Amino acid sequence: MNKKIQTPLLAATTALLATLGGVGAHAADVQERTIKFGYVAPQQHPQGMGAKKFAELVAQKSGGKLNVKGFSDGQLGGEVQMISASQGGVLEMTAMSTAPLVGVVKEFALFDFPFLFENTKEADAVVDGPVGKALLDKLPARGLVGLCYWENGFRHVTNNKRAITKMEDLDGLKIRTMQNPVYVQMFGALGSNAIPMAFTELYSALETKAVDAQENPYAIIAANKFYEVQKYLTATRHAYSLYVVMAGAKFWDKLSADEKQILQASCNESRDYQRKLSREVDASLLIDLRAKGMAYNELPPAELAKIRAQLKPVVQKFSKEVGEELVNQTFAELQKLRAQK
Ligand code: EAX
Repeated sequence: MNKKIQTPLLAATTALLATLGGVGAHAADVQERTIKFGYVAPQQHPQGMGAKKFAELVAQKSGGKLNVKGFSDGQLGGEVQMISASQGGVLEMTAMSTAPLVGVVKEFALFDFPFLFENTKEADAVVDGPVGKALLDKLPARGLVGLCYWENGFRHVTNNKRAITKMEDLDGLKIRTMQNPVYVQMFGALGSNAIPMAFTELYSALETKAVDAQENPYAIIAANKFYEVQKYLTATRHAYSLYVVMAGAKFWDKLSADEKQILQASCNESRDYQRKLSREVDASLLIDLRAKGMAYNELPPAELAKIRAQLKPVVQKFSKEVGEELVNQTFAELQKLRAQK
């Protein structure tokens, strides 16, 4: 063998070893697979950016064998459809708000409690800690495998009727909510007419005025151009919304230990990137939304306090559904975090 051939061969061997090194010293058990990954937000939204990052990490760690193919904008269906498709083995992976998951694991309602987290530091500590894990652990019994949590963000109300300057302004508003009983009862308790609906139907429901209002983080309002069909934006920050990245159990169970490890490690890495990005863009997106013509206002602290008080019975009711033990554990953790300040 002459030297000219030896060098590229050596380089190839080194590259191969580096790839295998990603999953341990042994030869990795990784097959060629295409993994469809569905989500409802546009590609440029932090949900899409998280999916892109996840795909890159998986490709890198699998030496290009595992090909995660993202489908944005609900191309593979709304959340409820994607849950069924994942359970049925038709869809390999999704990222979605935890809210629609309450239909399969009722304990996820915990994360929909109004005003649960004061800031993202609290949210991260709880969702990445034992409470978040306890909830993920309930998914496999329902045919789903939860890998990690991303951020959707703090939610705010938009509408086409009037500026929300006090609690009473929510009265009678036809508001689209996620398909989740906590949100339906939350807005019901505030006098609104809550209409649960898939995210994929929301823009046209706003456009045709089937509903007056919706609630979402700034990033969704901006990426989905809700400013075209909504006039008023009020910083209610009434709930903090999470995304969960999941695999269908039927797909997951076919994977080797190495493949599972690659997907899990990539999820963890994409999480840090996705949250950072989501938090970085939040403030500037509000500026964009105002520049696009949305009439923005903040609620006086006294009105927010009134809203919180009005929503207490909703929290009490769903605490029973979630289970007092998990709820108490969550509030104990939050208290500990708040005492550390
Ligand atoms: O990310 O349905 C919703 O309002 C959610 O925020 C959705 O997951 C968009």
